[in-house]
Amino acid sequence: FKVSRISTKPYDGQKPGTSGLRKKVKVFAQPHYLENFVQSTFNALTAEKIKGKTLVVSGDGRYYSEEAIQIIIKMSAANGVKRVWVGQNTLLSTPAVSAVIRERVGKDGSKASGAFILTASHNPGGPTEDFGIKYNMENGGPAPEGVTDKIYENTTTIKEYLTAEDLPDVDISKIGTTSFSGPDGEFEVEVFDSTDTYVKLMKSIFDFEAIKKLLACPKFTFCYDALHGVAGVYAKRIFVEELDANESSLLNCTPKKDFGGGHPDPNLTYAKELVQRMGLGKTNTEGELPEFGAAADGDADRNMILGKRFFVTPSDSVAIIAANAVEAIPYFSGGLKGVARSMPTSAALDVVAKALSLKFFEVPTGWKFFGNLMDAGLCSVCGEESFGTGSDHVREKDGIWAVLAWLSILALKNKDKLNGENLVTVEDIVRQHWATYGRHYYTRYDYENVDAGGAKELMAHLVNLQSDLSEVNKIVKGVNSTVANVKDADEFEYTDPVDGSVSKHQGIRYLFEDGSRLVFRLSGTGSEGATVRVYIEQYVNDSSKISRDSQEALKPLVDVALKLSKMQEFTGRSEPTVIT
Ligand code: VG1
Ligand code: CO
Repeated sequence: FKVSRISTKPYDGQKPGTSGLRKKVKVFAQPHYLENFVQSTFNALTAEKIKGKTLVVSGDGRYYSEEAIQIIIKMSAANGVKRVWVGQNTLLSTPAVSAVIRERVGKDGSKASGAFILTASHNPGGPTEDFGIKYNMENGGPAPEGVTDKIYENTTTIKEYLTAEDLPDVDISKIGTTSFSGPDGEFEVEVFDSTDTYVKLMKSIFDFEAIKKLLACPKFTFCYDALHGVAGVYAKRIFVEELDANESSLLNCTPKKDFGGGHPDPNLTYAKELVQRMGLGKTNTEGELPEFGAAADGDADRNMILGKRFFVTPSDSVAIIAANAVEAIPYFSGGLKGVARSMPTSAALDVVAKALSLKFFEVPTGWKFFGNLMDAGLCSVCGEESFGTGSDHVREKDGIWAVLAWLSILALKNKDKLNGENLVTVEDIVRQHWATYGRHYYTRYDYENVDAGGAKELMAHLVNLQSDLSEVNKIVKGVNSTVANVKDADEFEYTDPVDGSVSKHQGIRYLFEDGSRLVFRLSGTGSEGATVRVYIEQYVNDSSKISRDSQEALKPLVDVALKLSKMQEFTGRSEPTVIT
């Protein structure tokens, strides 16, 4: 093949958000749009990290992935990449990409030095919906801010990109290697099985035999909803083929380019079918309910954990996994190096860390901040309130890992009960945890797709208010006199303990005297308008008060949040789009 230099002009707005660049497909499909971003990434990484190297390119299989992969293959060839690794049919979950970068060894001993992940995660897919792309580094984690800033800067000045126009499209539906010869020698595209590396890694972490026994118990029924995302591929292989679960345990496990027209976002609003099956729907479900339910998002890095008629708040989930990891999961049997959570995630994990004397870190939203801690050996288990849970086995959050972690805990708690006694349920485990550590009532209100101007004004208003706490407390008491005083208010700022880099403006916080918190952020993953997220949390350590309905318990704080932010005034919304 020959290398062609194609002239181009910058596009506005190619700044990567919380997790890469996400835009409508029609934006990505504009001439040179994707090419500009990919070339800007190559230029940011510099030739040293690209020439002669192996790159992974794959994603959640959403609409436009096939076109994008062929474009990136041709550009990789022209930029001097030696090899491109592609998951069969473009499919690799985000955690599987991370695992492939870290673990996979090619026939000639080659290892990958990075990856383009093609996903817009939990955003809908299809011709009128979202596509996305992000770059992960040689440690398997998302590019740090230093690199994404450089990529963005390059997109604002780009004049040309390199591509191999005459390279034929590669058939990515068949496993195998295709070679081409170019000016720098051989260039290879290898299509490989999407699950092998990942499954091997999971088997090295968990006790599959113990989980198998649990799944074989007739009293234990299980249901997994992939929401038509890439998780389905891994669910079939792991839950059905490896762990012998019944095929009927799987819902929506065939990946679709448009996720069946839904939001591939595992929460109580969008995972409707699973929520219904677990008895949490608005209408009563007939018949036997499963003991355990879980769902994933489009790229399978998120997880929702449900028990029979019971929702596990993600902030509790990571705390419960951390509290049980050493006993339940062989990978952690030597102890945890430390734990971490994102700032808006509830402090349930903090309490566990304190009780177990573990190192603890609070980082900004988005997985890229956990990676440095893990690389430095400071963190084993971490999580976010946004249905993200994971560990240092990869450098991404991992939806299937979280389900296997919960199954491991359930297997441990029930190991002597599989022959007939009543099983310890998901709800039992959570209630037991609250009784031991206290409960963090938690809820998040999302106002999706509101006017971007109004959302900015709302945030500016909340920052302004912080300069006068007596005024804030007047508003608080005016809404509800039983709510504690605000003792501190700030914008969260993070100094990375490993490399000293500073991230500012990571969310507006109001901290109350009784430990309650209100946090406000604008989403960095949307593709249209703005999304305001409000995080509401209250800690209760009195065992007579830990069993309330969370919406009811948090009502006074919610009222305060809406009043302080003038939500309706700035956004025109009287109700959130999603409550979790
Ligand atoms: C959201 C979540 C954040 C998560 C990010 C990526 O970001 O709040 O916790 O890390 O999505 O998740 P934001 O900026 O919209 O709040 V995924 O599964 O979309 O890659
Ligand atoms: Co995701």
